[in-house]
Amino acid sequence: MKNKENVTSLTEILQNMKRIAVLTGAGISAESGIPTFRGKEGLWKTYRAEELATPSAFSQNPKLVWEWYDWRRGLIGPKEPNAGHKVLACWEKIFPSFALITQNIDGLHQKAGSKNILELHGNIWKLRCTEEGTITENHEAPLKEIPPRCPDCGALLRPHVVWFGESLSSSTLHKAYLLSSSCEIMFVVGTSAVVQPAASLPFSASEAGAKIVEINPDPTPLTSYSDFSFRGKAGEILPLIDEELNIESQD
Ligand code: BV8
Repeated sequence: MKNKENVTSLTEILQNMKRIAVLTGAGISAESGIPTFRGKEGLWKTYRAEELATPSAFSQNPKLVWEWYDWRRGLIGPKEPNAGHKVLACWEKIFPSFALITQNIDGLHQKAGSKNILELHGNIWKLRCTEEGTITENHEAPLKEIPPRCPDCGALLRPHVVWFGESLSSSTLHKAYLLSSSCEIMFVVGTSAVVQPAASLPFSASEAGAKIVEINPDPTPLTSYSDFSFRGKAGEILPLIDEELNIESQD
């Protein structure tokens, strides 16, 4: 089976590597029961991104945008990390340098035990005051008040996430490119590789000489540039690689 041979040849090089980077997208949380954005049951299918995950949508109708986020928080809250998240949390401990960069805002990498996470698009459990810019963690689902207001100044709170048309913070972006261009290998797991600037990170890694490993049941625009491409689910492929890595490390 193609994946099995690939796993062996991948782990032969992986076991000698020191600097690993991983970029994850919505697909790594699919097996935890969280819908992806572009899948057949995708989030954007039910709701149109331009109506909801944009600054103009929020200024026009904060209540509607918050109802969508409140619904997503209610959906995500009880979900548990899957085997894919857990392997990455283990790898953080075994490789000398391990960078986890995620596009996800669901907090499942934290729940799986990963400590050092670069959240490119923020976190659905954080709220930001639209006046003071203060950020608070809030896990209420459902929210007591929609739209929620700042207890200090009464201004609207917004989800501390990056919307379409909003720039990522320059420090986050700088860190993401630094991590991507200094790794020896980048795993790209569960992303359709269309949303910028996240989708350009694997190319930065590749240009700096890193090997690219894609894990996705479907091909993406990154597939033809990948050194290894596993057509499969994150929760199945990552444990396979981890198992083979442990065997090789005992040899
Ligand atoms: C920016 C947080 C500079 C919010 C997200 C026109 C106007 C304005 C901007 C643009 C424009 N045209 C292009 C842009 C740029 C835009 C962009 O890239 N658009 C795309 C759609 C073309 N980007 C931005 O706006 C970014 N900012 O560029 O600033 C700027 C400023 C002003 C004007 C222009 C530019 C900000 C982007 C961040 C948006 N926020 N999330 C929220 O979630 O509510 S993006 C959101 O969607 C996610 O965070 C994620 O990044 C993205 C979804 O991507 P994926 O994670 O890849 O998920 P997807 O469903 O697509 O794919 C899942 C994959 O998993 C699939 O391939 C599937 O096969 C696979 N899969 C399924 N099951 C499994 C699996 N894989 C493994 N295992 C499984 N079991």
